[in-house]
Amino acid sequence: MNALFNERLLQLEKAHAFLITRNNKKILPGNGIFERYENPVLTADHAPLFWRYDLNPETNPHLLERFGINAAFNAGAMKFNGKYVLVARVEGNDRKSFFAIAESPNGTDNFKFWDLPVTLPQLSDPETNVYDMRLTRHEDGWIYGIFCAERKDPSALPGDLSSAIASAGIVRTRDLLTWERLPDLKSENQQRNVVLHPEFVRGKYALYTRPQEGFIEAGKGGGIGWALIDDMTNAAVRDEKIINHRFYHTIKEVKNGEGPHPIKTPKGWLHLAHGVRGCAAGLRYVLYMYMTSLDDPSELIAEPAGYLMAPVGEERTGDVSNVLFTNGWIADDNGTVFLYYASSDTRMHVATSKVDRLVDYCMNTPADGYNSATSVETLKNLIHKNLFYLSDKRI
Ligand code: M1P
Repeated sequence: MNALFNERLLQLEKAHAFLITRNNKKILPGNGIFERYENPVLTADHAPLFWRYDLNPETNPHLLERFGINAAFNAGAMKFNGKYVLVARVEGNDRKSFFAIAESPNGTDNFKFWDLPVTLPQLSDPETNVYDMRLTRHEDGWIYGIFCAERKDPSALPGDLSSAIASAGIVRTRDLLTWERLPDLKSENQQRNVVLHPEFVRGKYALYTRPQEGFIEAGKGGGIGWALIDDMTNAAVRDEKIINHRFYHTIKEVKNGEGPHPIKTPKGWLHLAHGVRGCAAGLRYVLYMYMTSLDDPSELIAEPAGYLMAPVGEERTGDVSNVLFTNGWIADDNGTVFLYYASSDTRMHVATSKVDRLVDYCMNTPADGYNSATSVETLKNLIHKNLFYLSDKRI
């Protein structure tokens, strides 16, 4: 009988059970566009104890952690068998990330990891690291997962142990249990944040891309790209055009990237993305939205100025501070949108909204005028309109 082992195990089980069963409350009144929630929905501590500990007192008498989990973040999302499912980027203490599925009955709390992480089939040129899977239930009947597959740069100079190559890894599944690995996306540039559009466009698959010259820098890669693909089992970018550009002195001057695949609405496709700018503290990642046409999903029809969400409170700090990132959202049939986002490369959160509110936000929030004078005019217009309305109401 190992009393210390048993006591520690009891404490660990109690803390874990509390974490994965506590309710989450909306933070009100919010800004009307979306509501944040009090607690993160998925963290490193959500990982089951049987992932982290050898639970046999014979082989682990001190109940030491044997496989540390550092973070759970950047999750793809979908509704599956009536459950809200996240395919999270789980990172071990060894800095390798892998995918693991967590599900919730209501989308805002009680997320529990499935027993086993995703086993990703390897290609003949295996990657070192995988992360940020976007899920798309395509009209061809498959569920596709596209993720960043990272390999050491073979042309790195001796002693350079950081240079890497990012490419888009592709898998497909029907049950989220068995994953078929397809060849990585062929592209002239490095690629990250590649997302599959859910419908065929002119009989082809359509990808949102993010061409980048280096592993970190977008370089001349002008923003979020668009490429039509003949065959997902041998996907190659031939013609790529930029559909959402980077701009000087905006929230996306350094780089941007498509989030999850867009949501179809009667007024157009709703897109969620991340934008990055530089500042003295490093890179600052925020979330923004835009809309494209139903007739041509590559045609921009609306884009509010600035960010939708930026880090606040505890979201500001973590392994890579000052970062919000998203690659998953779920739109329910009743119009509720569950927007899953990660903060500072550490934990997952949810915010909720409605499709019609997000469309209103995109279509009726003033666009960026690209200089301070235009911003002042935009603000004055709103103030004058309100003052007139308020005085009219008083009479
Ligand atoms: O560390 C912040 C993010 O950095 C990268 O984002 P991007 O693709 O825009 O360069 C990714 O590594 C992402 O996972 C990470 O959250």
